[in-house]
Amino acid sequence: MATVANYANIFVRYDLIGSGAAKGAKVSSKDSAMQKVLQCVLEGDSDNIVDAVNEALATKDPMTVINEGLIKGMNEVSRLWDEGEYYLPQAIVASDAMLKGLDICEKKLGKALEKKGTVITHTAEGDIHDLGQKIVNALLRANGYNVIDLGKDVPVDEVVAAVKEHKPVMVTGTALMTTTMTAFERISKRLVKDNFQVPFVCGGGAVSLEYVTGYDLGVFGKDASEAPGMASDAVNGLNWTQLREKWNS
Ligand code: B12
Repeated sequence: MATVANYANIFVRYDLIGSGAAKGAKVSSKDSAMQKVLQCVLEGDSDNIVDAVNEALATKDPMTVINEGLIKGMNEVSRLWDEGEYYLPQAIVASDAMLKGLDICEKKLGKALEKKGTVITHTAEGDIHDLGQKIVNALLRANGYNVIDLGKDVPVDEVVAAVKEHKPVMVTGTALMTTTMTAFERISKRLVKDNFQVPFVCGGGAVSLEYVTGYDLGVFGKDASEAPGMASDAVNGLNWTQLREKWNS
């Protein structure tokens, strides 16, 4: 009967954190603190990301840490997944580390006191990929918007009901899967039918400009950093066709 000679090998194999999982990574930063943030996301190191982000925040503003550390790291995780280098476990620990880092940056960004308007955000029905939505939430809050965060995997009915109840200046949707993005079109149809002409900004890896501009109300959001500017335009009275013209052409 085969016996295990060295149990340590088993634990090493399944211990992803700090295992050098990020070896194949092609992103780096000349700034040593930012490099640590990148490394923590890539290695899914939730223990050390707090110190790394705080160190980076000592010399950089939260937006830079989000863009140059957290999002850049997560985009590299996406590439490594697509290349077949990373699997579900690595993506899970990387996401957890990124969210922990985002939380610190969000607190540092703070919340503007004066509320400019209400925005409803959600991640599409059937979809649990909510990192993009969480970044959108943080940036909108920091810019003074009252964010009603419906969370992830939100049924179409729930989004429609929330719009009717809260009458937001803008709604956002995030979808990372080709199977879930179709929920956006269903939401749009339901809102139009009931005469709600609210701009519906849709983003996330699965959607494209062509797809989102194929249904009424849809405005394509390429990058989370666009969300506050779009909300500001909506508060200033731009309707969804004008928003589309300004941001999508
Ligand atoms: C991390 C990840 C996960 C994590 C998610 C953790 C979390 N809390 O989000 C975990 C490990 C849980 C996971 C699970 C699964 N995943 Co996954 N996952 C990924 C991965 C590696 C990265 C996605 C990511 O977070 N990117 C970083 C974020 C920040 O990007 P983003 O959301 O697109 O946001 C950016 C922009 O799009 C934009 N944006 C987004 N929303 C909005 C909104 C507005 C208003 C604006 C203006 C902008 C904007 O701003 C952001 C940048 O600033 C991708 C690979 C890839 N190539 O994308 C696969 C991927 C998305 N996953 C995939 C799959 C299949 C799954 C699973 C089904 C796997 C499984 N067999 O169980 C499950 C999903 C279960 C479910 N029902 O949802 C597929 C989807 C394929 C498809 N086309 O349908 C992908 C593409 C991998 C692949 N190539 O196969 N996954």
